[in-house]
Amino acid sequence: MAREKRTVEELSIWEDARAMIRKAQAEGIETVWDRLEQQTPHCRFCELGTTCSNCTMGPCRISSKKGGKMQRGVCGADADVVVARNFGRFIAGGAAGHSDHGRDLIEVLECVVEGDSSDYGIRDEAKLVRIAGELGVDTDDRSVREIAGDLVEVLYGDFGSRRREVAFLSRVPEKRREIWQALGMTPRGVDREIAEMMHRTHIGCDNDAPNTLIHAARTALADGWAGSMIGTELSDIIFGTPSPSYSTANLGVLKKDQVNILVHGHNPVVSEMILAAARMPELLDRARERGASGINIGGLCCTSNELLMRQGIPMAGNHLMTELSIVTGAVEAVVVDYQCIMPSMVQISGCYHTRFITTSGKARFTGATHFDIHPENAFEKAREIVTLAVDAFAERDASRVEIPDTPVPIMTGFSNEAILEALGGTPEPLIEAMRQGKIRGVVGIVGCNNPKFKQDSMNVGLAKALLKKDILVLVTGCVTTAAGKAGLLVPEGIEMAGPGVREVCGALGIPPVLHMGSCVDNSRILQLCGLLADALDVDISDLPVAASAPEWYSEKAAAIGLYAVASGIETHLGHPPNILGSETVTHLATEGLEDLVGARFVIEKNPEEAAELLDKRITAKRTGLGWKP
Ligand code: BF8
Repeated sequence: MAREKRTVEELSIWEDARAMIRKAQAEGIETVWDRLEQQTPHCRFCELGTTCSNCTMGPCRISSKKGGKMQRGVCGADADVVVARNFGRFIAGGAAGHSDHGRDLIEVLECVVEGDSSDYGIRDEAKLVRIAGELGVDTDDRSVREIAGDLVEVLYGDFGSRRREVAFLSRVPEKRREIWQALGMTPRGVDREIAEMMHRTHIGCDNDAPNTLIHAARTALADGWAGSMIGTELSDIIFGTPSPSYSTANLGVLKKDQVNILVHGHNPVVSEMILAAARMPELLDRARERGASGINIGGLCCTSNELLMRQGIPMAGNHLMTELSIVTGAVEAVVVDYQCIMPSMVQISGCYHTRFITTSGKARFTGATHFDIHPENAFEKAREIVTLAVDAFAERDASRVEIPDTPVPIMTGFSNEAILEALGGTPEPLIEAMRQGKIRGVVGIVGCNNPKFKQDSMNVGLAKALLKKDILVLVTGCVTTAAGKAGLLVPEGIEMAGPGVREVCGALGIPPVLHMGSCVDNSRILQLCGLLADALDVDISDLPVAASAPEWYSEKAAAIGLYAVASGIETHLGHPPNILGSETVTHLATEGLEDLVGARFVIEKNPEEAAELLDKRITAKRTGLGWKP
């Protein structure tokens, strides 16, 4: 049955989004919501995960029963096998995205070490030395460059296939490592697990759904504890480790009298250079000559999280705001790297004077202007891009400019280093607050927007419901903007929390919701869980913690969810992945994994109900630790 057309008010909880959806409608511009409507109803077989096109004997569609008999694909695969194969490949896609991002940062560090790039450097030398030491690199009496060179080798090794385990497994509590070892789930190498996932799901290989899912979890763990963790740690080393600072969020961060450039995507390698170029006096003069009072850099999605955490650059919006940001008519250029960039942005840019600029050979968009950026030419190309944007200002049509809303303040920069520093150097004060029940538990709310949900209704609703229960919330990715716009990322947000969180966060002068970065930075949350578990001498699955991706949509988000569960963290999803066509796979994800790895997925679309479910888990874990519920 066709989905009933939703009103603008039903599409998003935000006024800036609603104003721009109305403007798009008035100007005849198609958006993601229009296309969702055109695509609805979706193919039921695809929703259930029971279509297979892995070979040309098919494609096949598996009904669970035909004439009372279980139907199979041409090769004989049943629904369990097909669903498991599809899910495994879905996870491999997500793990590949995060991990290839991590690899790009190794390449930048390698260029720095070899003197091939003067545009990048090592901003946090102390962290470089610390991480290198942690991973077994000799750091005594050696230059930063020598240490960095060895670290590059160690991290490249994590992508290969000759290790028994990836390097950062040293951060995993012993009990967890034993669980993985017993299950054959220990991640050995990023590329190895992803390649093996593709191999296993080739026709005629792994035809036992639970076995395929175990490897999917191993692939996801290679993402969380290697690919993503490398991305996070090297970004900190190259661009600086975040510390608390203030910025602003929503479409109101665009400036009517300035050249507006939005950076979009995930990797800070390009956006940091765009920011540096935009600060050049010669380009600021050029902007003034063209009638603008300055150059304003804002961010979208996870590139925005990266620049926000380290440079305080304002956040224009999350995933569903990306198209709408162009509809303001006030954006001279959108500069993208890769991931989560809707191809439609090229067409929407074409409706305005906006230059849509791609920078990665891995993410070319037909119709875009492409600048191939490498570590060797990054700043020079960034200067050319900013020049192009400045010159576009003259073409802006003032009669079509509408910048909705005024920006809201947000506090950002909560790396683990910053959190530990605020706590006096050890996690003990946090543990004590948890033991006393002032902070009853911690939930990381992460992930996306999805037009199937009223934008950010779940993200914000869940955060508020958890805070009332004295559960501290951590956010990354697109939930950051949601929490920020809701007033939860400033110290004053404690008014929306229960008395315990209010007391603890109030005393520290921090918000009740802590922003920990982009999606690869969920690895910070993994590391924090490892630290807490080690301090209490328990497994991660014994902690009163949980995760949620309420409005998730991407393969990457699924990989995050699976590595969280496989690490022992119960994870809530606002809607299920396409696995419901297999009872075996669905049961394993929502029940069976609990027995295997001590955590499972819970699916719930109502934020209050979801908060209840996560609270139940936290209560049980508190009891298990001998703490009052
Ligand atoms: O990696 S939260 S919509 S931008 S996938 Fe994408 Fe989802 Fe946003 Fe960041 Ni993560």
